[in-house]
Amino acid sequence: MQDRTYTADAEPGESATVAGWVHEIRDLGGIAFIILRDVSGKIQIKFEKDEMDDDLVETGLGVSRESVISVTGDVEEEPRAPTGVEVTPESVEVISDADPELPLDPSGKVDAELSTRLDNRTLDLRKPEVQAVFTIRSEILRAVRERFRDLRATEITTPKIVATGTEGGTELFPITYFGEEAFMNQSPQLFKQLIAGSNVERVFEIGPIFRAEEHNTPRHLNEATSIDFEGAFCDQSDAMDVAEEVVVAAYEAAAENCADELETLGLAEEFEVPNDGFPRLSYEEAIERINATGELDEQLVWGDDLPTEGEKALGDDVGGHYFITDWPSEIKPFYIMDHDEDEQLSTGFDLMHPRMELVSGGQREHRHDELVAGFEQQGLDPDQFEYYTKMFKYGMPPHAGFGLGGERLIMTLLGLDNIREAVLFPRDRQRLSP
Ligand code: ATP
Ligand code: AMO
Repeated sequence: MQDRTYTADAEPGESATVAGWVHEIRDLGGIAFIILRDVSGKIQIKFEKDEMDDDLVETGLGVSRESVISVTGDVEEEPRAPTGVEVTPESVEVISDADPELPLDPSGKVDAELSTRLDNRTLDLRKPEVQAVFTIRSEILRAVRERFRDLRATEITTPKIVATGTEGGTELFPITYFGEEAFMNQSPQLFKQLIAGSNVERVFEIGPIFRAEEHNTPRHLNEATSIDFEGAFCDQSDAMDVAEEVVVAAYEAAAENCADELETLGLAEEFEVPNDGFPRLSYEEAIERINATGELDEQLVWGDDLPTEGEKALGDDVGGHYFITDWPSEIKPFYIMDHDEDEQLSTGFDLMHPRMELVSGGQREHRHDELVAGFEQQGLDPDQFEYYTKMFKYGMPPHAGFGLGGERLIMTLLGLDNIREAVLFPRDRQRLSP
């Protein structure tokens, strides 16, 4: 395809070879049109049957929708054509024929179930509104990376095959590793801490996490993309600042660089970059406010984890992103540091979107003996984590960080109903392929 011209670049007055998918065929009798689509847009191909070679007309109009063809011909201005230009073909090559029975309609005129769409992602992504989600996803990841780099964080990649889990609340996927039991990693948690404790100091990773969640919800995946940060000489408040900056940067990037995609998704009018300065409520204030909404059948008491309906009630009450800080130590993992003045109270925080949790983070326990004691309190065997704890004997600075769910960020930013719409090939209870 050396001399191929993108449809958007086909200039009137020149000859061009355009190639792409047959979007539409309109046969009006004496005249017929193919609308050809490629990544840059669409172009009309005109077939004047009486004035053209029969073979050319037969080849061009014999194709089915979604076939891949290449067309060479003169480009002319034509006000009646959808984009104001059309090509009169001199040659047409059918590169790849499409079966006329399509499992879903890429023109979007006929709705398809999400499962049909996911089974046929190649066809599904031919719809502009689906493509827009992934263009925005790509832009958001670019902006997030850039923001971390501006904060002098180094991008790292850590193992996904590991010997131990770290996130108590969720199950592990076991695998066999040369005859030994191993697991798919739930979080880069321990690795990012080990590198923040070197004098690299600030690190980030954008990578997969694996969670054997049994439940099937619109906001859980079994393989998700985690956006992780860890910074030496950072505390809870610094980590919250970074989480907020990164979330705001994602919104700004979408607003500044994805206007067409937001328009395609029907969001251009309503899309708003959240104001920074997300409110920071303590866990204690959060449960008081939830109880005051009267939305729950039973009042929450100190020490309870927040039920989904509680998070929703509070989200409606606050009306935007907000943090919940200083959680009870008991419901946060062993690596989260407790407050000096009250051991029941941790430095753990969550960043919430009104619809769901986006981020968990906190300051870490960097004191070796306290860390080992924390394992024991949570019923974990510190010997299994020796590779990690021993590094805390060789100069570990105070540090803090967070994990931000990439798909949840995209889902909430675009108002998608289901997290599966934010992943190309989601993994859930029912879905292991494609
Ligand atoms: P021509 O317009 O070349 O004389 P024709 O006589 O075969 O072609 P028309 O009856 O003029 O056909 O046109 C059929 C329909 O196609 C009309 O609705 C006309 O507006 C539309 N049409 C004709 N040419 C074009 C074009 N180049 N782009 C878009 N629509 C067109
Ligand atoms: P946590 O387990 O809360 O924290 O995960 C961090 C964020 O990752 C996202 N997330 C998920 N998204 C989709 N499907 C899932 N199954 C799923 N599980 C988690 C959420 C969540 O807020 N190590 C800590 C982070 C830290 O302290 O740095 C951790 O993994 O958006």
